[in-house]
Amino acid sequence: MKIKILTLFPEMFESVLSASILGRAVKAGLIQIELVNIRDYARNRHRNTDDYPFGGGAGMVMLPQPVVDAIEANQEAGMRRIYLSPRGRTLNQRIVEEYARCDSLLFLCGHYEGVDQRALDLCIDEELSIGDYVLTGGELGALVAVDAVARLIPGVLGSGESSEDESFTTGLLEYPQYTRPAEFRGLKAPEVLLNGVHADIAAWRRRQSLEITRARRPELLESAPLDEGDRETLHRIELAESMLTELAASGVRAARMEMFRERGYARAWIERFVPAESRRTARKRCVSGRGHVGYLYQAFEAGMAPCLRGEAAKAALAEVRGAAELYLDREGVGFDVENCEALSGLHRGAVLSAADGRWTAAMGKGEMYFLDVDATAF
Ligand code: 4G0
Repeated sequence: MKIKILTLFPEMFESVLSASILGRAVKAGLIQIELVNIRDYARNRHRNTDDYPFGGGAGMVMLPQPVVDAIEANQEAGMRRIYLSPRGRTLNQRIVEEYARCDSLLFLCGHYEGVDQRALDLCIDEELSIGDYVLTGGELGALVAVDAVARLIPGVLGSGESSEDESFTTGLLEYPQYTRPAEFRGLKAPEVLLNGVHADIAAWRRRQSLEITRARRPELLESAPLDEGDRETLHRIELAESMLTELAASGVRAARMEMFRERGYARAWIERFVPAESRRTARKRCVSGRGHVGYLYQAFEAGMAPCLRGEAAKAALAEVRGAAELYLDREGVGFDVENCEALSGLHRGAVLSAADGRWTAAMGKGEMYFLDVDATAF
């Protein structure tokens, strides 16, 4: 890829183009970047490159002659000639991919109040903006475009830096990343990422991507390629959110807890709710599986908490106001309820329903009640 950058300030590019990944790519000859100083093409006595705007107004306008001469002396057949300007179409990954397929690009960087329109009419193929804000010149815009294009050129990113799996390629925002240490300032990295089960990690990341995209850029979901599983996940997220809203309306402060495929989920619950002396057994029974709340069932069976069945379970469930409603979603969303005044009999606890819709656990006052109720009963 050959890139020419026409500017009055070539020194603005040096550090950026010689450092890190871009520097490595330039050195390796994967991108060939030529900086052209527009002032070298100024023909008047003082080598001026700008003048006052006809019709008056603030700022200066770049003269057409040096700009046109600079472009004509540097353009090549098939070269895409791009002018950085707040009026241009806004850069996005689609445009970046389009540029990456070109053999050569020319970026014209304007300063002051821009370039005389005739120079643009004569020599520019398209105007490009990097966003709705004004810069002192087009240089930083050109650098943004060059950086984004360069990383798509084969060999520019190392094997560990693939650009395939990322936002705007998957059509979704990226999932959060974590590295060592596993616990930092009391904040734990998600267990699921530490246990190395690839399918679990992929599912967790996909869910995070969907959730973050839904929260921050819902419009992206309309064009992102989603499969059945994704739609199901989104449905669950929506349900969980509406339930949180409902809980909030009745004065219950609740936070959603991850439970799908997250190993360590059961362990977290056990540490919180199972008395210390019973934890070993509980862990053995619960954490060996996928951390699914269903495994909590085994903890109840192991006598860690009262296990109610049939009519007794229904009665208990009815007593825990809100539980029945929560149970009805049958979607496996868990709630960590901080202020349970609105759920009678629970001071601090949670109501869970398992993914398969068959199990509900209510937790309160440090006790767990496992409710074995047929979902169709409601
Ligand atoms: C042309 C690009 C260029 C016109 C360039 C300013 C922001 C961007 C310039 C002006 C730039 C962008 C009319 C102020 C140079 N600022 N958003 N500044 N005017 O890509």
